[in-house]
Amino acid sequence: MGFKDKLKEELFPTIWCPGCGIGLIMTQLSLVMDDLGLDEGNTVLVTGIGCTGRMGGYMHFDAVYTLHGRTLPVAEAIKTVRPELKVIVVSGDGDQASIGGNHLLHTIRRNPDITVLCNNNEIYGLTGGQAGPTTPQGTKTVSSPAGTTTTPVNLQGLVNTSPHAFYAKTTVYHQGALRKAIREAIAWPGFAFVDITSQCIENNGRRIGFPSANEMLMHYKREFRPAPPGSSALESHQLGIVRGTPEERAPAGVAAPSGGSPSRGEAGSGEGEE
Ligand SMILES: Cc1ncc(C[n+]2csc(CCOP(=O)(O)OP(=O)(O)O)c2C)c(N)n1
Ligand code: SF4
Ligand SMILES: [Mg+2]
Repeated sequence: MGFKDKLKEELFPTIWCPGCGIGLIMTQLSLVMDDLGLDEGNTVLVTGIGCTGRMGGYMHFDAVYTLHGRTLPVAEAIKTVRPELKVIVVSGDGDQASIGGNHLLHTIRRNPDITVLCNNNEIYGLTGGQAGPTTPQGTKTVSSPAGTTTTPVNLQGLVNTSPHAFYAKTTVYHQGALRKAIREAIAWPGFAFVDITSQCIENNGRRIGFPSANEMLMHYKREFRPAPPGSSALESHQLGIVRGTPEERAPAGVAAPSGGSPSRGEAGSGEGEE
């Protein structure tokens, strides 16, 4: 077996625009699933409407393509009735933090053992480039031609309101850090959220001055740095992982695993990020 066996290559080329970051996430997810022995028999993907949500159709897994914003209740329901399954959510920033924001808030509190991979392209990609919940203030978009005036949602701050949760920040440029974050998030016995900065070249990047997807990737390379070991929270341009303590992290009714995962205050760095 190899990671390509996770992909429905017969459906390629994908529907995504050339240069889109979503395919990079799918490749790393496939590699991790291959490493961890995840297959149709033990794993379910849940995706939400949006460009990112199309990933479920390109992978050899049972996948649920839910309503926009409803990935988390569907994922939690699957995990509740089939606790032996790995449940992995893949969806956009709009899906998670805008229409799905209330679900995110309360799913974090309940701490189900599910993994969320959030493709954070800072825009509503599928619908043509409207400002979303993570669009940086001042960005000119289709719906904010003079620049957005709102403060973006702080995803790390939200996830870290729970002492149980796992939050990882990475970009699609930093493939090593992305793979590590996905692997550790899937292994985490509780709610795990991977915040992945990626490029929507067609409905965001070009409009804000990037001539190509490659220029966006080079921008991520220049801007992002691994967090120093011991960081309890990540700065806006730091890569790494912040997680709860072993005692705190177990979902209700599940024994805390033994082992030495670092507590909050001992955030792992994003080593191997390239
Ligand atoms: C209930 C509902 N509201 C709104 C929409 C329209 N809609 C579809 S995708 C989307 C936003 C997509 O943005 P995001 O979730 O960030 O995903 P991306 O396309 O960027 O991957 C919206 C508003 C919808 N399909 N359903
Ligand atoms: S519109 Fe943006 S997010 Fe959607 S496929 Fe194209 S580049 Fe990717
Ligand atoms: Mg988006």
